[in-house]
Amino acid sequence: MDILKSLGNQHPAEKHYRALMKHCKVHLEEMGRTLPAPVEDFTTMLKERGISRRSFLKWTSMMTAALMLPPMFKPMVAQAAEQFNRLPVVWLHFAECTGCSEALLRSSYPNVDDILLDTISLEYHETLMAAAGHQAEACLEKALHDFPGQFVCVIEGAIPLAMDGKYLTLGPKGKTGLELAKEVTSKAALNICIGSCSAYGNVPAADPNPTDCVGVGKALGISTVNIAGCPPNPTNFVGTVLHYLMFGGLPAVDGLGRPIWAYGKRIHDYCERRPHYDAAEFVEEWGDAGQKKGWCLYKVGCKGPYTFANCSRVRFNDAISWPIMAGHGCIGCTEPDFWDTMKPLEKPIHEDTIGGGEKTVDTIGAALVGATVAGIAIHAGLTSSVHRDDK
Ligand code: FSX
Ligand code: SF4
Ligand code: F3S
Repeated sequence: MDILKSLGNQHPAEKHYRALMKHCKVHLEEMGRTLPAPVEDFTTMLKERGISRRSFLKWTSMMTAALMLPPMFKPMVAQAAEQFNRLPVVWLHFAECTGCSEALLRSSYPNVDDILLDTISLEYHETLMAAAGHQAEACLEKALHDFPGQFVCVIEGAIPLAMDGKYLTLGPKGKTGLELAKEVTSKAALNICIGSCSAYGNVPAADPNPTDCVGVGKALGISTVNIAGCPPNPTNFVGTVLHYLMFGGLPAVDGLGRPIWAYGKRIHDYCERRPHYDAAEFVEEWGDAGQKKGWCLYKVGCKGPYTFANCSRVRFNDAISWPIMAGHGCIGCTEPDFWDTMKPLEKPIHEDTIGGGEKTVDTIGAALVGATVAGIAIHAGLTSSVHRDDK
């Protein structure tokens, strides 16, 4: 900071952040004026759920850093959190397992992320709402009527295209997923795909994909922000909505529509088992001595070298653990078509693609370096084609 001061107000980074801060303040004020009144007061809500002021400030620091913003933005993150439950949300379900809703809305350890998600203003959510049939349809119509261009559309699940979309019909009028998605997304302020199914097709689109399932962006030819993962990390969803409240736009995304702040780094580069990979200390089979010592899971199928996500840094379930820490390799769940492209899930990809059979650590290591470099090159290409940036 002293260095910046000594350079005066002309320093480009400081100038950039001051302009961004100004924009953020104006936008938050506008949101404060235009969003519906909160159902519950935010401070009371935190207090009643046992979150101290100190824990909330700690959370704002964590979230500000996670969003790749400098500490001067902490009060803005706090203000955006206060507005979180005022943002009308319409949550659609298509072809999926509902694990995304489970991951986001079910929590055992109350923390700020969970409270924000628990109290989110859900105008319509097919799984959680008490209403059904015509009553549910009326809720959706009311939300579209009351908040046109103002609500956030969150979509879970892929869209089947075969038979004109008739593999998936919803509601009393038997609308296809495709029809419903078109109708709702066209009226939303922002469309967020939650989970790899709505983002890229994923499990319902796995080979041989008889219903011709695809992701929402592909089905409708629209841009969506994709919170990838099967299921995704709640922090990545909360951060993306906070970013929208603060700046009125999407965070910078990679060529796969994933926010760079959350998906810009490779699992393999931030993995606590990485020193074992570098020392060629691998688990050879489940239950061996290497597994007991916490060695690298590459040889039992870890796809961390090909996967971009922040799982090791934000972790799951109140930051308690994440797949590799829990003892299983990453299966690449934030990458498009991982069920097909990352298989076999418990063997390295190379054993299938490079002839199979036992390989020495050196051979695997050499193949991996090649694949990893290619992965980085591909990703660098993808991330350079950012299609929307901070306003
Ligand atoms: Fe898919 Fe979500 Fe995996 Fe499941 O709804 S991303 S199958 S966790 O639930 O869409
Ligand atoms: Fe971690 Fe998997 Fe990389 Fe091994 S291969 S260091 S377990 S990400
Ligand atoms: Fe998914 Fe791998 Fe993270 S399986 S949850 S991207 S560690």
